[in-house]
Amino acid sequence: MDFAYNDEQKEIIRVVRELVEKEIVPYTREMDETGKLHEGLLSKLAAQGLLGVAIPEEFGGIGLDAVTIGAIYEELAKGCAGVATTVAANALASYPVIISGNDDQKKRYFDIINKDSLAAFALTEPGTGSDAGSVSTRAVKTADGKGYMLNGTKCFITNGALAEVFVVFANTRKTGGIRGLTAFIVRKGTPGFTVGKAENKMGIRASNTTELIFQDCYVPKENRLGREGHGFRIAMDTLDAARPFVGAVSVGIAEAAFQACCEYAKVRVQFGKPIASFEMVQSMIADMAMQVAGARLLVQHACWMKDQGMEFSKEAAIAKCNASDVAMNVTTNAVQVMGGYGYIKEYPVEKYMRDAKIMQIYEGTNQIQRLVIANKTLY
Ligand code: COS
Repeated sequence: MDFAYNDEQKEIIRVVRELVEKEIVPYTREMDETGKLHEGLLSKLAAQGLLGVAIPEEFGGIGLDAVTIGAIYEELAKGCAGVATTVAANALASYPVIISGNDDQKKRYFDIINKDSLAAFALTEPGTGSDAGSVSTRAVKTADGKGYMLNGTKCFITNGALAEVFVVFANTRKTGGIRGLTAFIVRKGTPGFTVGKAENKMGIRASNTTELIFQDCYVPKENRLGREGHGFRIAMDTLDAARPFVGAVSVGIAEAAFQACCEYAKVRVQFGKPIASFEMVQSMIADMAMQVAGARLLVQHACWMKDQGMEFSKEAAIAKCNASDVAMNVTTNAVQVMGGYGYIKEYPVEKYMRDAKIMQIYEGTNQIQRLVIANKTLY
């Protein structure tokens, strides 16, 4: 076991940290208020290759290993979890193509992302959340057999209004169910495809979340990923690959909140002493330190298992569930340590707390993660 980052990883982390300090931190408040990425930020992220971290080198990306990608997302999330979510959701949408795309699809799809454009992963619907197999968007084969007509509505789609290209899950079986789920590549601007309302969220406000509407949207069969009915497997494999990264973003949020409240505790004087000298505060700080360190190791472990080509579904769920629970707990306690100052927008910790909450919900609620962990442990 080697817990140290190598020189290349250290250099990547240094470059990302610099970008975060210069291009993200000065604008976090603005992005939180406007609910948009700072003007020009996307191009700067793209210029550093951050939209292509998961894309194989042969298709123009930088094809990094999962441990390094996790370290990058942790750094981004220390600056702004909304920005980290934008980038991570782009990678989430790359996985179905990495996993099941043919070379032509990979070339077409990744060429779009490599041109500073985002991708989005569209599985969730108003009636389809935890029960991922219940997708009601329909894909009906056209009479000439050359394509499909898509009809339905997706919701809570990260990057919905920003993405140039989408992976959309629809059911090719009239009777629905897991065995009819099929994945398609759909380009922005395809007739019959429109972006619906943008959500006004509690946290990760820099990231864009919208509805997607498909009304007689024709998609050629060349855009189908894998076989008909293979979509559930593609979705599950994708979520397995991406869940440790939700863990990494959670660790970044927790670490940032932890650092902020430690700094505060050292300078906040009550009863004639810094509050950091009081044992009750020290106990909270010690618990936070243990939780963040443990969460980071579990995230790195799941990423490492993926990199080794090992089966890592259970570890991905453990990493995501634990780190997001830790982020919620640490950010809540960071607000507590900072008292009234923690609760106001002059300090960053209230934002960390709002940002942490979604980590327990998206890419599979923590109840679903516990279900996966229990099933993989017991059966
Ligand atoms: N990898 C590969 N295959 C998987 C899998 C995984 N992680 N999880 C399940 N499968 C397979 C099963 O092996 C089974 O295959 P067979 O029918 O050939 O035996 C099939 O998929 C159905 O599995 P299962 O019966 O467990 O499916 P369920 O409908 O009970 O649902 C959960 C499984 C709950 C785990 C799934 O629906 C899920 O992950 N839900 C959360 C969805 C989510 O994360 N949404 C977030 C929005 S997208 S950002």
